[in-house]
Amino acid sequence: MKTEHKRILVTSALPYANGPSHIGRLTGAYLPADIYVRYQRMMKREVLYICGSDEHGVPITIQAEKEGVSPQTLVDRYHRMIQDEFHQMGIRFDHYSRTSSEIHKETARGFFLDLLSKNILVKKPELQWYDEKAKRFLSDRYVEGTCPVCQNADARGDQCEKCGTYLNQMQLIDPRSKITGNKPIAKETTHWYLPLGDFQEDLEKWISGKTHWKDNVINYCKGWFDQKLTDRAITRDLDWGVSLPEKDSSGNLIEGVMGKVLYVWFEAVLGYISATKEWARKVNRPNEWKDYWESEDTKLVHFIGKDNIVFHALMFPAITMAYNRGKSNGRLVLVSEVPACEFLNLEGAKLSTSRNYAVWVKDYLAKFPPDPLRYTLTSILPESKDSDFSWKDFQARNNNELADILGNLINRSLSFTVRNFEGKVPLPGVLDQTDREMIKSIRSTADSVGKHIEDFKFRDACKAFMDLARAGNKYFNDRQPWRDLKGNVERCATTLNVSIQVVTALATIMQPFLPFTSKRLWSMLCIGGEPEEADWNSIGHKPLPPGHPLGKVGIVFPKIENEAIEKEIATLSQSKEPQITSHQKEMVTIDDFSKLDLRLATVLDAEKVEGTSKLLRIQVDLGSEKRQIVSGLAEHYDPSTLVGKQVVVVANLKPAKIRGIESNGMLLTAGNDKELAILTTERQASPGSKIS
Ligand code: B3M
Ligand code: ZN
Repeated sequence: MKTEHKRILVTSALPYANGPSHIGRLTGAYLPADIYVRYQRMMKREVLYICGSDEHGVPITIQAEKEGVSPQTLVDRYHRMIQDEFHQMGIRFDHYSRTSSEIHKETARGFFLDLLSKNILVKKPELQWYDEKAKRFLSDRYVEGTCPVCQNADARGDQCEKCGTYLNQMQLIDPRSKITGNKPIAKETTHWYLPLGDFQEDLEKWISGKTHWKDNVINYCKGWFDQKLTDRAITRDLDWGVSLPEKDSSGNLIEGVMGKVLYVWFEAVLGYISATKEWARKVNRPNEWKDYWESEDTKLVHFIGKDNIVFHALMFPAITMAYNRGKSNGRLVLVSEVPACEFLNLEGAKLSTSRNYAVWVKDYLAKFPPDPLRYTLTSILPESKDSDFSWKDFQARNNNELADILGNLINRSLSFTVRNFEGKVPLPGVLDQTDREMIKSIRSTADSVGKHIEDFKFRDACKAFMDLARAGNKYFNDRQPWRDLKGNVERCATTLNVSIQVVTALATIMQPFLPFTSKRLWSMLCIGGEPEEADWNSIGHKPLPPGHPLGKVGIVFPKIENEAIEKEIATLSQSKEPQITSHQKEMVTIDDFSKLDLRLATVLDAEKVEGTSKLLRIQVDLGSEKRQIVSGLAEHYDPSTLVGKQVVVVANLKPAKIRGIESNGMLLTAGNDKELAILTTERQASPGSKIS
């Protein structure tokens, strides 16, 4: 069933290019897919791994508005950033595309036209929420309100995040516009709909054959079928996205397409196809994408997070069925596997990008190497239920497992050989039962790791490979080669030879999980070539020959100190508090910033405001004028020490009365109630100098 496919096409959900990646993103759709693909490549199967940035939709425009940049600037920035983060974490796509590419737009429009020409799409007017002040329809997340199912007050127009219901925006109770905060009105607009109901029977039949799919995926689909599938709009009134084609496939103008784009989910899933086309062009075999997509022999695997199940298990298959209708040639393959992950929590709480409660990939990589994170996340992958990442657990896995078990076996086997056998693989004597069993477990580990990976059981796969290192350590301890060194060198040499065979096998078996360490180990063992190119089936069959020289041996997994971990925990506990950090404020443009008239001023006089404990009345010289400013510095500064200091003043702040005293401007400080310092300059400059 699994290996009879000729080709394997693996996709990971296309991440929205609207922010940097955190460990939650990595865990769901990318890390397991990367492990899977790395393994399949070593099995010498024809496998292609496709992904790209999702650059359309309301998640992009809302973030662009927040950051005060155009959607294009935003996606350009994050497309590169995300691609780079994936690369640094060792995620190796065959191609990473983006949905703003021409080839994608063309592909998506082609699907729309195909469905239109077959009269599958339904064009009809419907009421939608409209913001009269902003003069626009409120697509998807531009409208929020109360969820009719669970009463969550912050449900979005497309989905309630709390209960998971996929909503029609008109179901929202007390809707409010995300743009102006106003209550929108219901206004008619025309859209094209995909009549999902027409495909329910076919979808149900098709899914009934997927008995091996994960329960979470099957149950999700069943829930949908119970509710009955209905028409879904596949167009939107937005100006960012794939605009609708102006002419139909016979060249006639299509009425009502102006100002409309394809719904992001309709086109994003087609991104897998357009990215494959782009890959085929890149490798100069432009038609080869068809070998993957237009073949029954392809095993199509979508790695996703659970929030994307409906789109991959129902919506995309329905689009594909619609596209295939009436075709005898060029029919597209339907998905074979949807290994959807549950969510990853962080230190017992939900990850939150808006509260900056997350472990950001680039912050992590600034301090630690990628492999320990890959290992930890694989060990706790939320395969069947939500799981939790904690820094202490990360430290324990690095120190007690990677360093003390795997690293220890590597280090003791190789160092011992370097010290006592001139750094060459020792010639073994006659193997006894224990030696033979140790060697036998190499191949059986490779088989069971492989089987777990094929079954999408990455936690078990990771454990199985670590169990071989555990067994190797036990073997080394039981054999006590150091005792044989004097009296029984042959026995000692045999133990070391077997141990090195285990280490050599581990260096290759670890490749899908710990690619960076695997590479390093290959060079320590002077194997030659790249572990990525190794043949999984030859693991255990090609031991390093006696006399093979070893390279320079070093520590592969340095321990992580408590201090480093405490720091990370402290950083997180800060972001958990709902305090305003710079990360949480909205982005401003340079124009916003330039509205502030910041000036340097010299303090002429300062005195306490009677009857208050905090306030100082300060007179400053602003060059062209003198000003009085009231500031809450009294608990931090003796007024007399301020005289003569140069300070930074917001000169164009509207005058205010504080405790009845006029204050004309604001003095800039850093800190909080407990600890406060005034901002000053590095050297003297004229009062009134502009600060920019
Ligand atoms: N961009 C959702 C996400 O980033 C969405 C996936 C698209 S897959 C075609 O979670
Ligand atoms: Zn809800």
